[in-house]
Amino acid sequence: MDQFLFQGQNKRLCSNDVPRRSPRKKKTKMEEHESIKEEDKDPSFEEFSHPIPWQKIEAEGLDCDYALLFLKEEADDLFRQLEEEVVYSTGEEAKVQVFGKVYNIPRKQATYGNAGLTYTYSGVTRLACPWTPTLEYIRNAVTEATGQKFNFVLINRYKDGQDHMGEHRDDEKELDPSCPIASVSLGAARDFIFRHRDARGKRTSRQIDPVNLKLAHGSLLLMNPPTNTFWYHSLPVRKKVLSPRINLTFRRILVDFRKTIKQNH
Ligand SMILES: O=C(O)CCC(=O)C(=O)O
Repeated sequence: MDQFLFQGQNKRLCSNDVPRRSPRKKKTKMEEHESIKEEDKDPSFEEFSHPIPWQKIEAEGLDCDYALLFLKEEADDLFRQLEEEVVYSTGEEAKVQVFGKVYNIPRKQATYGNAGLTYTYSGVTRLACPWTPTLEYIRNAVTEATGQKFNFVLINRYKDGQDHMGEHRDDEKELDPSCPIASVSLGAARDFIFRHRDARGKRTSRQIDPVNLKLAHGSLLLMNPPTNTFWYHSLPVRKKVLSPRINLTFRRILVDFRKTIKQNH
């Protein structure tokens, strides 16, 4: 199994620890500043307006970037604020449908975003609540780090290692396929496993190793296209984990998606 371990990252990594590669496409202030000569440039600022030690994670059809977005102190504060602000779903919205059967989800879930946006996931449609100040702050930090804009966030709260998420892909039609999914983790570090679609179950058609990450407190994982076409991901049960974790997946929902469907029928 390919292992990418990111444990114990309670400070930003120094420039020599990991290869610096940024998913950011647009020009940085540094690159735009004509007066800075090529040889005077700090190489660690090469692609950044604001240095973040990105680590590239790649496999066949899998393209992810991982970085520590928030230092421990700030991540602690954000966790506390989210605990006060986020209102988790109850009733029908706290259930999933799998092969026609309805189950309670083994964690708590909430959806926030721009007015009127909905997201249908595992047979249940969820309406976005208006952004809270802390969610807007985190979304802006992700946009600043990646150059990508997001209009929706799915929040999952795991009370401890018993709470989990089964294997799935984030490949719903209403998601903008050109936009990465940006996953921010706060709280307990948890294993996160990618499995290739051709290497699942007992009768696999191919032998492809899973990719196993450990998502740290304050981290950002970018799942770039086409990762969600070829790879399933899951957050397995880990009985030894006794503390809570909040995960936020920022997404871009196609605003005209439903209109487009109606026009085509
Ligand atoms: O909690 C996590 O890291 C997993 C979240 C996830 O898989 C999802 O939101 O699709």
